[in-house]
Amino acid sequence: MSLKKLISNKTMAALAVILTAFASTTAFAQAAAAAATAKPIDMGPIYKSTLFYVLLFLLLCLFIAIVGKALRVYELTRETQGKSEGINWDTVNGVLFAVFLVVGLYGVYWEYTVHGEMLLPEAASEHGKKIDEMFNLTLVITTIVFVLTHIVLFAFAYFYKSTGKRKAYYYPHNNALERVWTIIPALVLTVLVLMGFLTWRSIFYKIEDPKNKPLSIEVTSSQFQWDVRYPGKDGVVGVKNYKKITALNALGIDFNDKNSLDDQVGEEIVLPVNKPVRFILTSKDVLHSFYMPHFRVQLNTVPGMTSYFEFTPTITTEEMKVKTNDPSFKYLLLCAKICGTNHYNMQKPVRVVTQAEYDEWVVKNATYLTDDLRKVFNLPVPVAPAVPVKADTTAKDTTAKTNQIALKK
Ligand SMILES: [Cu+2]
Repeated sequence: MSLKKLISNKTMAALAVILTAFASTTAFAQAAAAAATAKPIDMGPIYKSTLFYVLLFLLLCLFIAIVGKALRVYELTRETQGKSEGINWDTVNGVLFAVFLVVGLYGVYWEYTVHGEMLLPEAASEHGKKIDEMFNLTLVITTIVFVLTHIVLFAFAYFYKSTGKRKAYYYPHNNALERVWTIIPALVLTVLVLMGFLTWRSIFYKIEDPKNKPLSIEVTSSQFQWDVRYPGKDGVVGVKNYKKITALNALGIDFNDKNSLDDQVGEEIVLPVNKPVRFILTSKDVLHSFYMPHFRVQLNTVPGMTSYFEFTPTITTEEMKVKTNDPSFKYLLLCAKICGTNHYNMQKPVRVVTQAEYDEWVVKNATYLTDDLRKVFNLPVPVAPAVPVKADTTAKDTTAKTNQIALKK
């Protein structure tokens, strides 16, 4: 057998492909084995490095390129021999389309059933139910459209693949079809947009019920924390001014405003259930986003501007623990703007409790006004009652009580 004939042989070409693939994998395996026997290496950090995955990707590309080249050699040899095309690529592509349709649709089903379980639990606020309704309606419509168009797209590609026996029908224009696929999406989108608009209005333009006035809480964002200010007994959060920001007065609260005097520090956010709460949102440095997913609340906090979000929590933390069957369940305030390196750390626990529990909790909070700040603002500093100092950890509570007493005077 001459060399040319040997090369052009179909079996030999296929063998070459298998050998190349086998040789390269064995070579890599040997290198790895040699390294492994020499010294046990902790592969942990390697699997985590980006370079590892870049190299893996390049290796995969190389493998595909080798297989491609080998197949090309096989095709060319058949061509030189005057034989018909070895692999019918139209059939291969058609079958791949059909496989993609089945695997893809199964993927959609899997995504809905497995990851669908990981969605947020039911909305814990009044307006949240409306947001969920819109979300579900959009999801149903888009899923139906997605499944139908994909069946049509991939099934057509499979059934009408080129066989060499028929010619494609020239069909450039159809007015009726154009109308159908313009009017139907337009109608559907109009319904969705109108629903969104009306829901937005119902959330942001509320008529206040004088018998059930909202509880005002101010939240100031900064890199990388949330500062929460409760209004104190007067129910009004005092004025603040960025020009008054100092090391002592981190929020720049203006204590010349009487409403500021009893404002309290919120180490956590505690909300009474079924009572409207109005968040006053500001930012000290960059854009952050006030995000409480369980209540379907999200609004940017913008430096130099105050924004508001009012809503009513409807499910207490304890009730939610039962509903989600998760004893460690917690509502959270998160930042939804990528605001810097420690963005991920911007979270604060939120607790929804009964009115009685809230009343009990709120009086224990420390005031923002400390004795040092009283001196700065020329306010009378109360004489501290003789409170025995136990340990450093209780220092804060002592100050809080002192300030509360000072306010009562
Ligand atoms: Cu942030």
